[in-house]
Amino acid sequence: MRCGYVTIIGKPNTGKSTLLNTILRHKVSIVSPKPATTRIKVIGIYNSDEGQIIFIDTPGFEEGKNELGKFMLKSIYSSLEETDLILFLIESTGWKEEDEKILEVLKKTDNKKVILGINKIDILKYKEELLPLIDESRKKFNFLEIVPFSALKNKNLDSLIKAIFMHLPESENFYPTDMITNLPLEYHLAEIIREKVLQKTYQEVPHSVAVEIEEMKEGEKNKDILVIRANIIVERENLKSIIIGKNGEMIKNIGKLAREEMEILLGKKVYLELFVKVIEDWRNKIDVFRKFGYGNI
Ligand SMILES: Nc1nc2c(ncn2[C@@H]2O[C@H](COP(=O)(O)OP(=O)(O)OP(=O)(O)O)[C@@H](O)[C@H]2O)c(=O)[nH]1
Ligand SMILES: [Mg+2]
Repeated sequence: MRCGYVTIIGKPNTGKSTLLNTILRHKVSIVSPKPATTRIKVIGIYNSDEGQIIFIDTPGFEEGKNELGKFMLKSIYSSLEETDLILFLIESTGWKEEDEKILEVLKKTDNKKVILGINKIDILKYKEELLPLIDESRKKFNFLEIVPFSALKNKNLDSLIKAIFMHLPESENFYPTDMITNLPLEYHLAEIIREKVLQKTYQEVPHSVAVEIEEMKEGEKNKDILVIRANIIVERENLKSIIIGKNGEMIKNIGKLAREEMEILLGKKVYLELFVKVIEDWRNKIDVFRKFGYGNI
């Protein structure tokens, strides 16, 4: 049996969270077409006859522009030190400046066990285009393996899993085999709401939103219903009206989408109440964003 930690890193939008969800066949990490979607380290556990892979999905690697960004970067660095293997993702369209920057970081870390994943091969017109990219990548760094795949279309992920197991240490499982994530339910639910906000808003709004679960309890009359009260936090008053929308349409929509997904996740009815709260400049207030779970898990 083999078992170990694999940290997925890469610039924003390379498909790290999509990869995790497809491999686990469960949505544990939220996904969006907008860069900088993931904020917390999400652990996803993959089990097979060969053993157990504990994936850590990290926020897209970029310079910290505010205190929150700096914390996210720190949390990536700490997982790089602790992990057994690093899975570095780039896109099939080729190496970009931001990828090169991450490579420089990898060269400096002690952990040199890196698998390069080339994602989004489904967008390539001709598969032959991959060969020069693989050659080019081989020259850049001594990667243990280079594996092209499509996380979205579930193409060639079995080769990736095989490659990962080959380089993991012999060990018994660390977690029970029926456990998929160790993310506390509260964060998972908050992330579902945040994903719907990301889906529905544009430009600077998505990045300035946080979600906090204020209360979670059984229904008073009907114990089969879960009552969830959550706050959507924005950093300025004018963003509040964007989230609420005309006649409250926007927040109603966000609430409906989030509730439907929560009901599937929990297998029970959910009554979801959403509030919008302004906390000026929260991304620079460490105590505040730590309370939301960012930067400390
Ligand atoms: N065509 C194609 N799109 C993909 C693939 N994998 C992911 N995507 C898309 O890429 C976008 C970003 O995906 P995410 O999984 O959120 O990317 P991420 O790397 O986790 O992004 P951050 O959390 O912002 O760092 C989404 O629109 C995905 O649907 C793939 O294999 N092919
Ligand atoms: Mg992500």
